[in-house]
Amino acid sequence: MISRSTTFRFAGVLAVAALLPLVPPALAHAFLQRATPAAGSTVHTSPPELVLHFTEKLEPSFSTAQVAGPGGGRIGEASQVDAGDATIVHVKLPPLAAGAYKVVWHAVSVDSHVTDGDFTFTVAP
Ligand SMILES: [Cu+2]
Repeated sequence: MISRSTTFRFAGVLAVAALLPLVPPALAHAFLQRATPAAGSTVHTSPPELVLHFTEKLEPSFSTAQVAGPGGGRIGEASQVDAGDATIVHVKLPPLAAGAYKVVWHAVSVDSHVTDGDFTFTVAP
């Protein structure tokens, strides 16, 4: 049998859960600040590498970025967190053909919080 106080507590949990999406994420999470090529941009020359700048230092072993080409296949070398600045991730790229490229990143900040995201950029013909 559910007591009256349990019912009220349950209702309280639901009320808090409903508000959670409104709570801003902790500032220490690593979010993508900017990228080269920029998200949504069109570039006219093939970039030698993708560079992602995050708001926090990353755990190099757990933070990755991948680039998928117009055909969907993975392009470029394994991503590397910059040895001198752990807020930066590099992906060396081969010469890119014209088309749309999708970047998918997975970041684990030094406080162990996980963030993910993706964006596209386009290489003009
Ligand atoms: Cu965090």
